[in-house]
Amino acid sequence: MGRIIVISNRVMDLRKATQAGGVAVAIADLLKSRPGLWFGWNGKVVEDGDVRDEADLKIVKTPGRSGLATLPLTVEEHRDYYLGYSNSVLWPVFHNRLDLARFEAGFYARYRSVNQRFARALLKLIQPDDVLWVHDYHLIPLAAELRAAGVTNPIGFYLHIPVPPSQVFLAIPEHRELARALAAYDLIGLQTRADVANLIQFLEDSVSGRILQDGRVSAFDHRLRIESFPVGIDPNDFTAASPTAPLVQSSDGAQRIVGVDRLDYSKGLPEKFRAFGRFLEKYPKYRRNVVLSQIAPPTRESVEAYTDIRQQLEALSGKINGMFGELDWVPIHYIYRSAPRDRLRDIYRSSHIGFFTPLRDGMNLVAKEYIASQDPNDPGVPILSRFAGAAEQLVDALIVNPYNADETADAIKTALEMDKSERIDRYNRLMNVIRTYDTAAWSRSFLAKLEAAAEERATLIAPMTPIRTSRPKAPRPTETLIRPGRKPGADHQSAHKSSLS
Ligand code: GDG
Repeated sequence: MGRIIVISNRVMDLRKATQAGGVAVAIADLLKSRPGLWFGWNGKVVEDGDVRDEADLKIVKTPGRSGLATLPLTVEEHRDYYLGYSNSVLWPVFHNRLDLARFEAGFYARYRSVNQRFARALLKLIQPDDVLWVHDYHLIPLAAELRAAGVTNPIGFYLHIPVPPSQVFLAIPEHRELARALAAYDLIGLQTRADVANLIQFLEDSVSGRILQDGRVSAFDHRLRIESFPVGIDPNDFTAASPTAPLVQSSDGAQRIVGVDRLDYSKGLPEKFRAFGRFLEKYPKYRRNVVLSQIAPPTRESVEAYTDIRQQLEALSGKINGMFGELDWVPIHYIYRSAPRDRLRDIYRSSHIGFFTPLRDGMNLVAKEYIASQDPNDPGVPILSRFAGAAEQLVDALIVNPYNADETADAIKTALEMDKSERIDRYNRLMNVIRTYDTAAWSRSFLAKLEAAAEERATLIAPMTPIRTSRPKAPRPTETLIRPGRKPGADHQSAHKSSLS
């Protein structure tokens, strides 16, 4: 078995990754089980003149069979590639927030040049049997850069954030360049089936991509697979939560509703606070009997769109606490810093409701962590936004529309009043999903599919007949079609439904 080379924007020490939470845990677990390398940015930012490809590449052997290979970013790269194109264009647009996107000249050029620099550094490390797994929106162009340099190894891409509807994606000025870059992968993995449908639609609309009879997608003379691989957790990290968790019981004996979200506009925190305020207003008998504990560690504070959220939340929690609070009861505990990971599971376990209401989220691992931490004999109830990728899997949570404060307030009441047998039934079904789709299953299924897809590229001449495009397209006279001879709108009449949509 060849090595696995995992490439992500940020790389961290394998031991610290386990503490960091999120997908870093899954990557660290994978690299402990299989020989490999984790390549990416080391988190350091150096002066602009100080980057020298050769000298900057640091390779660190780790205790197992895997190592780390890291590079710093320059001040300009950090500003334009990381804060700029990645987090002020792709992140907001992919979370459906075109209003927050900053399409600034120079961002995209630097985004590409960092990907080119990463590709040059990787060329020195790649061996013939290696399998390359690229993670997330920062690195969309990487495979195209590697292919241009002659790399023929299997290269897969996993996007952790949602894919927006095609019409939103098309608003990115460089959408064709992004489509071309995406088409260079053998396999694109996404969180949900809805994301798969959106990406295929985008490739059709943007560059006349099409689905082939064998299920692959064809664009720019490349054929790739696009499938969903919902990211999971290792439930064993959470099932050992302390049954009593004395340090985290609510001081006034009230039932706790917990939220744990990075302080990000996609997480719907103001809407969550307003829904909780609506609950207290609508159901006064619960006042004094519940508290909302919201842990919200700050992130990306130097990105402009993030600066208002903190003030907005402080104002909202102050208003709700002022309106409903008593001298001996504060309805919202708002904590603006991160909690240690080994405390999180006890906080989850001691909370009667897990409250996860992002406006848009690729998956939402916190919801899975909350469920896995529950006492199987007396579990709490998760309330989950229908706009989190996790809602496609966790259908036994209470699913809400986070924009609807009344509906969300009613879900809080339903959760508080749910009898134990229903809570246990729901918990068992949810845990079944979480155990089946854990981190190991996620990486195993992605990598198996990637190797098969690369094999297909190498061996198969697939039929090029498209089986559908999704809807009629008006002729676009100014658009350069990538497949000469294809008539715009010629093949939209097929009603055949693809397994991918
Ligand atoms: C992206 C996508 C997708 C959070 N606060 C604290 C803390 N955390 C840990 C959680 C969890 C992780 O961070 C957050 O993961 P999420 O999935 O909820 O959200 P994102 O950070 O936005 O992650 C997301 C994910 O990638 C994976 O593909 O699900 O949709 O946006 O593990 O526990 N950990 C500690 N203290 C905190 O205060 N220790």
